[in-house]
Amino acid sequence: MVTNLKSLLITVLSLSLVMPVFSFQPSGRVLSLDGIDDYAVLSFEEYGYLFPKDTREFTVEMWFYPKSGPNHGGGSDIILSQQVYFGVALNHLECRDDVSKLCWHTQAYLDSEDGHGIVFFYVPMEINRWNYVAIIFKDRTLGRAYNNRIYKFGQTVLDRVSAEIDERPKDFFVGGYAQAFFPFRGAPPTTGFHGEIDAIRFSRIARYDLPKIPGIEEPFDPPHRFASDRDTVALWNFDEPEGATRFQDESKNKRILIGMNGTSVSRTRALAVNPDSTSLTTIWGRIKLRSR
Ligand SMILES: [Ca+2]
Ligand SMILES: [Ca+2]
Repeated sequence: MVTNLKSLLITVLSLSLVMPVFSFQPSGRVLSLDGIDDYAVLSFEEYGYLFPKDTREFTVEMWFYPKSGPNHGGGSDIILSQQVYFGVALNHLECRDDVSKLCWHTQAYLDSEDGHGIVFFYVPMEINRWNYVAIIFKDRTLGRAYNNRIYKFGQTVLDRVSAEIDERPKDFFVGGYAQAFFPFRGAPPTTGFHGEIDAIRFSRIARYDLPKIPGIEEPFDPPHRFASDRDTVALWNFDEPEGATRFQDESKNKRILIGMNGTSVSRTRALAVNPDSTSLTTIWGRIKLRSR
């Protein structure tokens, strides 16, 4: 029994060492961003907020590949921004992890009967690799998924998405801001994202069950492809022909993102991680199965 356990442990350890943590191949093409002046935009005047007033449940998820991190102190490289903000930050105290990594930085503007609030979190993440991220909100509870793990935060007093954001650009931006918006006065510098985005999906439901207990990560199997259904609020797969600068929304809302300053769709130039590898989720699954 002891020997079996020891050999299982050795197997698990060697699998973890040898195998890449995660494997992913983008669907079709990707949105390519130079980190200098590239961005895509949905004008607020034309489209308003992505989530309507009184949205009490949502998921925002994305596959992306960062090629570098912010080259300044503080602030973060913007990946997307409006009611929800995704960015890439340097690995400061927030992440409390290996300094070679970046941080995935997320904020969400939420409301209650009595007021507004911003919730935010940081997660250590990998550079030069495809990463899946999701923010999930339901029953006043926030969760996040990062690659093959899912996590629940404690409950908040805020119960819906804010549809009144005063202090920042109201347009929906991907990959950077229009020149007029950065840097914000008095705020840490914010710059553009350098890398690729395979797909972004906004949904008006919590698409994934969060762990029962807050504060403990559980295994998660992220979807490798996003499809549109009745609960999809916006879906950009960036699978247009190479060089396209208008990005179709595959949801019924048909919000067309416009690429600026050379922002376009291309074939991925990112190296794929060994597609035959087994993910950590599978390894964890095996451990669970054997210990029953
Ligand atoms: Ca794609
Ligand atoms: Ca450019």
